[in-house]
Amino acid sequence: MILHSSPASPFGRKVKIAATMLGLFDELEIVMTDTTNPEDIIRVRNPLGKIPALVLDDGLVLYDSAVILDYLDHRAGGDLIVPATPDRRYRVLTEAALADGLADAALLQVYENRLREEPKRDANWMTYQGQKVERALAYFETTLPEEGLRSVADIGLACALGYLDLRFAGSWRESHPKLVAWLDRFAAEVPAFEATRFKG
Ligand SMILES: N[C@@H](CCC(=O)N[C@@H](CS)C(=O)NCC(=O)O)C(=O)O
Repeated sequence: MILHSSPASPFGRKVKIAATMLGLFDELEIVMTDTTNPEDIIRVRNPLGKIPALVLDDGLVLYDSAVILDYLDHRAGGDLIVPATPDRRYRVLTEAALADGLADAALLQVYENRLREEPKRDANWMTYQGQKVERALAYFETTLPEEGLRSVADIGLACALGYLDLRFAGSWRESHPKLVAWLDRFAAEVPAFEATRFKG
């Protein structure tokens, strides 16, 4: 399988961690992908031009990261990082969506700074996205993912927090002590988290 990704992508990191947890990492050929380059094949393979995208052996392209994690779970036998029973499944999938939304809102702030010149940056837009991040962090600080179940929610949350560490200098840490302890436990239990940390 070909995985289109880039080293700093929190969503690509989800796929690498999930594949490692499920024993599928060696089946991935990771292709460095530049979403800003109009010539990059990612725009052919995923019309949205976003990473990660996973090209299967039969040529089918899967995106986004939630779909890819679901596929990897299925490929590894199922009911491993995506619970099968409805009582757990939909809570976990919703928490995973919240974690992805947190990362999305953080990413949009980074893009605003990166892609717009200073005078064109929209402070209201930044605040709007920042408040999404704050509300999602507040939710997870009081409602941690279920203990003992290393699911897509945990993977997504760890990658979102890792992205805040990378791009926002860990400013979330001081006001979210339970999440800090949770991330330490996740990192200790899932070595792929540290192994996939962007060090550039
Ligand atoms: N919902 C998507 C989000 C993917 C995403 O936003 N990826 C970023 C890189 S981390 C990207 O491709 N950005 C380029 C763009 O938005 O055009 C997922 O879960 O895979």
